[in-house]
Amino acid sequence: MPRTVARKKSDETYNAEQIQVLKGLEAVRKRPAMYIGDVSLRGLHHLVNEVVDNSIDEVLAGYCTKITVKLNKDGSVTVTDNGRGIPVDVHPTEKRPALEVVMTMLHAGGKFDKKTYKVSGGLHGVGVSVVNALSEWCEVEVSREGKVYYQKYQRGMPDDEVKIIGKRKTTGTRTTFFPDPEIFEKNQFNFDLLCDRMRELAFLNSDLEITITEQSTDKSNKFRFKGGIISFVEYLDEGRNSINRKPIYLSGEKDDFSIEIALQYNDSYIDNIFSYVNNIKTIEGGSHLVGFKTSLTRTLNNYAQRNNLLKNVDFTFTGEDVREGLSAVISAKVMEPQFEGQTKTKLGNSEVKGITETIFGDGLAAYLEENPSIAKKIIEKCLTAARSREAARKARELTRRKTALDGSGLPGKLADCSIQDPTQCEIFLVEGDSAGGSAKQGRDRRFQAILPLKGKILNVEKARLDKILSNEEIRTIISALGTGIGADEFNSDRLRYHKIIIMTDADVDGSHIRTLLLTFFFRYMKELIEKGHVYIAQPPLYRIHKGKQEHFVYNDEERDSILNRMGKNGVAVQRYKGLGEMNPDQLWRTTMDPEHRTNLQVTIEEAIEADHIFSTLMGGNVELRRKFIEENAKYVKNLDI
Ligand code: 0RA
Repeated sequence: MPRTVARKKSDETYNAEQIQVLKGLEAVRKRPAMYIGDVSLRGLHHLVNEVVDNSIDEVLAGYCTKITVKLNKDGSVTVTDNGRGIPVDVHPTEKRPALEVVMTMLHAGGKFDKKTYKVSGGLHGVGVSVVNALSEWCEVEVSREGKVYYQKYQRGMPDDEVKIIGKRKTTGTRTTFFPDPEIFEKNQFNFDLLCDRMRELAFLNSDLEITITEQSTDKSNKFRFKGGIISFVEYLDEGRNSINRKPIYLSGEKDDFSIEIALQYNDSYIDNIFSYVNNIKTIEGGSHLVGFKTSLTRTLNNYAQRNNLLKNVDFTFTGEDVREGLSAVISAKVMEPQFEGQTKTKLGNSEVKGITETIFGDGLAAYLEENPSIAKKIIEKCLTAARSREAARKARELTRRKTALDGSGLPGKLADCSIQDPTQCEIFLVEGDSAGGSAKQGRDRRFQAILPLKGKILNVEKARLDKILSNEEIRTIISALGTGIGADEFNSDRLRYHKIIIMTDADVDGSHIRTLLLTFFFRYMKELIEKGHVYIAQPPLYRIHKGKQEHFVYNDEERDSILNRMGKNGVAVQRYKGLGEMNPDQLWRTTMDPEHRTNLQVTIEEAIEADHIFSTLMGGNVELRRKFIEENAKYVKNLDI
């Protein structure tokens, strides 16, 4: 017989608590967006991340080494860890098992914690009670002290008391939840997207093993990286030619703060820096990133000067110079992080800057002294960057005069819209003049601008900014967007259209152009992706018609099901090979009309994966590129060479 865990309280206090719990759950269910951002796919995935984050806290506390995530066939998700298990003893003030308090009361998670690196601020760390409140049902199994404890909930309310349902020698927590269809618009988890986050977590916590499985497809991935963020940097640079063969790794701690940094230089021209605080990606950076950057510039300048490597030059390295071709991961652990900024992903704690500068600066200086040949190569790389910075400045001045990159003189091919307010406006980057013509005729010219692009734009992975700016198509795009380009000039506040929609043919050339454009945005205007301004249009693949009936179809399954429905007689199937085969009206109705189109928003969650694919496909390492294509030929749908 299951046994109930003691509950020390009278019926009266019990009722008072019930009311409090109900109020809390009601608040979450009434305004879910306040707690998880939104109720679209993003919010849905947030639930998984929230539950996993709780297990990650247990990893940070040093008690958990394994996490598994299972996407079950019925649409529920199970997260299991081998930590200490959520405490089940009776909570001193709530007079109920701590487990029940954690699961049903807002922000109750941290109360039982000893000193651990807590996630606070941002959307993470809202607590597993929020997941519970937004799930049709949820169940938790805790293994502790030789026993298995269990409780189930419906929309956040316990079905019954915490029960002991068995014996087990190991410890840990297993949570299964079924997102409530009353709350969420969609219930389709994206396995690849979740994999990206699990891989990242495995990189950030060396030795942690994370397994993720999708039951319906039998897809499964196990992530474990003994090298931690060193492996992360190696992964980032897999497709590139490195300058220091082994990433430089430095770490240190002071008071309630610790930091780890891994970095590697490669022969490309871009920098690729990812910073984290308590495993949360700090997209907007903050004091740890500033400390790192300041210290890198100062330390490399000092080293170069002291070793007489800057003779015959009349400049010092700028931040841009020392970051050219740099891939780095910065992972900070802060006991009481303050998150700021628009998306609450900027670390505010001011003391962190100085501590990071000292730990990293001292460590790097020592590394350079001990590894003079690598140091020399890095300094040479910086020197080349500094020299071409001058060249780029001149090129930029020249091009600014020719076609103003700041939007003051708009390119001739741009068919601009009439509304001036950027938040209302969109620009379609369209492949080819003929599709561009249809788009111009089909559009709503009040808020939709069209920029036709001819042929292929430059592969920006292999070129430095000065060369990129000599490319006609790129210049046209930059000047139409109005943002300017380059670290000291780019300003997203000047963006002239808040939606940038890439519209290319559904063929090999089209996907090539899309990849090149995305690479360009990713490398030089990352902020536009981060702020959600970049979209990919989804033109139909087929037009199916029979008499007056007409259907536009976006994939093969849909085509088959419609063909089944319409029967075979008199049905014509037209396969669109390019946008140019649609007349302006069709293009408007299927792909441009905000009422009917489906645009795919390009999100930064995919940034690391995108970067990895870009660099593998576009980077200098030809052998890796060939291997990647061979291995992925049948999977790579959106990319090709
Ligand atoms: C508070 C205290 C202790 C463990 C946990 C929370 C805990 C929470 C979660 C959530 C998912 N997995 C978890 N594992 C542990 C430690 C209490 C103790 O044993 O001293």
